[in-house]
Amino acid sequence: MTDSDIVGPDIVGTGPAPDGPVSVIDYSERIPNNVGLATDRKLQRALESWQPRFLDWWAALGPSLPTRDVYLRTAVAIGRDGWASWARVPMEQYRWGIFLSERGEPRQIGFGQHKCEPAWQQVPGEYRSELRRLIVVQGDTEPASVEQQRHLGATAPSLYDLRNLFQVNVEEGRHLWAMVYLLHAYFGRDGREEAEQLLRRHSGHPDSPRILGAFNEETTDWLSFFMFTYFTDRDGKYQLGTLKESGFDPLSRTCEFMLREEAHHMFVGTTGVQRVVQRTAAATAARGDDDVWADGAIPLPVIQKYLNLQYSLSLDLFGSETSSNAAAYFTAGLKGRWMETRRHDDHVLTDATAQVPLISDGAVSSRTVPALTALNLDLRDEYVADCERGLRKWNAELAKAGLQQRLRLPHPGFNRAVGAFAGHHVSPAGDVLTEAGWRSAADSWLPTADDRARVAGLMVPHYEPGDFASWLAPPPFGINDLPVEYDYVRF
Ligand code: BYC
Repeated sequence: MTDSDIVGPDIVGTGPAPDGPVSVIDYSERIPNNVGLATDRKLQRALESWQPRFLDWWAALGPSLPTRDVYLRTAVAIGRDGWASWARVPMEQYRWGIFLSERGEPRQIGFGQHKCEPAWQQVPGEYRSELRRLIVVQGDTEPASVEQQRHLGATAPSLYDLRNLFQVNVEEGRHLWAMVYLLHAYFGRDGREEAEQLLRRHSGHPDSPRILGAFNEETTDWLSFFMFTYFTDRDGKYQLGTLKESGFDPLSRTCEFMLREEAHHMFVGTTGVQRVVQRTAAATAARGDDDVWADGAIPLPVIQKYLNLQYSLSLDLFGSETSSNAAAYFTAGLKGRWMETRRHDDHVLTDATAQVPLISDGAVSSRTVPALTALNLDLRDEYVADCERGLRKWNAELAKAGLQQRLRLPHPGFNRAVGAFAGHHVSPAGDVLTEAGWRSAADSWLPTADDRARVAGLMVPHYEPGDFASWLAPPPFGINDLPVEYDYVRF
């Protein structure tokens, strides 16, 4: 297909017809929204004054590769399907807007001490600071990831992948908008101040870093990016899933819509790593050993090291296994459990107990604690089970190539900086090591400077339509039914 076949705004994908309530977004407004912004002049003015600062931030710390336009998905309506349109857009003109899922029936709080009370439409005074904290932590991660991925465009393995990176970036920008809307609309002056701070903290900044550890790490190359979108965006999916249960209805509805966009980020991670593994598997099988650098592929042991690192950083994002914060959030009805409504218990948990890990006498054991305090671990366990599912797909590529090797998730105690394992050395197999034992083996478990340099050596840009870097397989399908070789990004 040539450029003249598909031009400009004519490219509109045919999504499935909406089967839920639909409210069309008014794109004639400066800030597209389905929250009736035009009827609240004060809020509209506040957000309109934040908008140029967001755009300045995007120009300074968003994607650094100059482009003419990118084939992007933009939210246009809120329905269970058919909510986005697709078009070539100059990225700085992307319409970041505010969208909340529609709710038909009035909702009830599903857990904690306010169970069965009507969901709150305003911030309950007694939980104001906890709620604001949760929204700020969530909001802080969104621009952080854009900052971390800022320079990846310079080494994109294809236009297809470059477009996916930018899609993830603009949607993380929109997720920032989602949290900023809540801060402005419901938290008054201190909400506006927090919204400013969200643009002032920067990933990895020595004086004003991002709040959570993993968001201050550099995303140095595309293997890291795919691992990040697989493991770290998946933490986002699970955290948003718990906030979707919130008794504060605007937060719940915001997160529900964000989760819809998040599915594409999961797709980028799962298929990204899968395509790397596919290429590695073919090269490894052809050579008969792991040393596939010369074939322009990434050796499986190096992929495993990148996996070990991003997984362990992402586990830290769940906080401590025992957390009085988590108990307080749950009891207050602010943050539920993953799939709260499908759980077969009392949704209050005052009498329940749970096992949490503990290191004692040089081995991993466990202890019993009130289930309420173990909710970070409850969520982490759901997440780990989900991570395993992707690994099965990647390992199927290895099996298909006739290889015996398999990728594995390391033990949850491996390389941890937060919680029960912090300050201990645990091997990927779960053995507790001495400092010396850890030091002598760490290079075989985590990416070394040499591994990173060799991966970086493969990161050369491929900007010709249909051209793909040697270290990953092309995808089986293009985006939104377009061909794989479509020019998704133009310069
Ligand atoms: N780094 O009681 P604890 C996403 C702090 S990702 C630094 O165990 P709690 C996305 C903690 O804040 C999802 N500090 O913590 C993905 C607390 O400090 P304060 C983001 C950490 O509160 C990709 C103290 O240590 N959303 O969306 O139970 C791309 C005590 O810890 C860390 C959320 O996280 C850390 N890793 O749990 C784009 C949801 N861990 O408050 C986007 C909202 C803990 O005493 N956040 N600390 O000063 C929360 O639910 C909770 O804050 C946490 C922590 C789960 C993060």
